[in-house]
Amino acid sequence: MTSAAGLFGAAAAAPLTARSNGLRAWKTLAEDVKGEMAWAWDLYRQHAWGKDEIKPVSATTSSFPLKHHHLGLTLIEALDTLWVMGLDSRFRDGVDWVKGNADFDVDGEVSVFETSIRLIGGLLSAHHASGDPVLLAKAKDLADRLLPAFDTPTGFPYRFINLKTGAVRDPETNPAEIGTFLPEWGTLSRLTGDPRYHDVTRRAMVTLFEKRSKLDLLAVKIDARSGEWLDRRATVGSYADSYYEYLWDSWQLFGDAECRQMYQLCTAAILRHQQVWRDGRLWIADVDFETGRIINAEQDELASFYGGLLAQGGAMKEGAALTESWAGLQDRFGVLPEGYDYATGKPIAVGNALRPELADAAFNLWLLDRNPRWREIARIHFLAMKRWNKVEYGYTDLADVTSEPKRQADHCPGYWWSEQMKYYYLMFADTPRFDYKRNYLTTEGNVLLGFRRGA
Ligand code: DMJ
Repeated sequence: MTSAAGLFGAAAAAPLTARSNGLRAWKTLAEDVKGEMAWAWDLYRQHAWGKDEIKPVSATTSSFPLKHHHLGLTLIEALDTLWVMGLDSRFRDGVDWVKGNADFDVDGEVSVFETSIRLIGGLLSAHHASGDPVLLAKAKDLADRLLPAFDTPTGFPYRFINLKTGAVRDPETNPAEIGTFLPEWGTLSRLTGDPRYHDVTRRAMVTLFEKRSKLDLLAVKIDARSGEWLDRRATVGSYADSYYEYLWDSWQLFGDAECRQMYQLCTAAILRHQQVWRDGRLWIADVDFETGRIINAEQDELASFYGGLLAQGGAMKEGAALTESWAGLQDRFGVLPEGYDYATGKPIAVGNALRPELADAAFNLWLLDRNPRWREIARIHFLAMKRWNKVEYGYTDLADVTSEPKRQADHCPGYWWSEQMKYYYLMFADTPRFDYKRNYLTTEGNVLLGFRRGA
């Protein structure tokens, strides 16, 4: 284990305050982010055009969410980030590719959740940026292909569906894969005039809420056919995280007051039963959803987004404290490990999948109170990424954040193009293309509200 001071050196670790360099320094940093985006995009264009993901060490590619067929995932995830950065010719190039080549009529199976947050969300945000009706039509086509997955007794979707045949698989699902749809699908209903997208996804979200325990907690695994719980663990980490996010978001985006109430009830229960303070740091423990008994001290990196959500929902003190806990780990490891145990103080999973969550939390906190501390956390996140994840053909994930130097893997996930690059840029650039007061970003960082097209 190495300390952050040793890793970054004095220059990178020195805080960038308004006094030290002022606005100009943040603008310079924004230009740096934009330059990295343009550089990585051009390499993707050259070595992986139209493929789902680039493997930036070997300059090869991998497909996702289909196993053996590419849908242009990276390209679609990157579009609104390119646009908001003002990389307009690259944005147009990407949109042209989608209009001419994106075809979802493929005999292969996809994750309903991943396809929705990444591809439907990416197409809708590119539509928001450009107004191009073809992008909306593609998003609708894809949603129509996923829709049969929701045809279950509970209304919870099967986890997988074949894009061509509609064959479904795996009813053993979880809160995230049940309830991370409404902002994208409600937007689709609003734009197409067809209420089905909104209604099926909202129903799934509400029905899951009705399954909560007497403590108002949800567990992490449930059967979409019977509605029976298959597990007892309540968590805000993977498989549950974005369910809570989308309860709040549906209030934010659509003014859905029932979603806000559900969010508030769930959050009060989480803070009552899962909040743990250890050595002055706040963590959110996994507990038994019926008894509240703490199950373990394991923290999932994905849960580092949760401080931003807590703050958005009004729990500013807890949201700030949780984000500081994760920022402390960032200082310690340079890049967050995928898993950490607050009881032993040790990482339990040493990789990092080029994750955006801490930058996401910092962005949401900064939008709320403009405290320069959140920008600083994002700046450290960005500089660490440049130092450790940058390779010959782009940015890669890490196999071991504790080794010296950090061991790199060879994969750039689609969300990198949609999430942290956008959060950094929006925080540092103060761009007129984005409405900093009234906006909405999905769990995948796709902007569905707040772009200013004329700017
Ligand atoms: C993203 O695909 C989304 O934010 C999702 O909700 C969970 N996290 C990944 C990236 O880590």
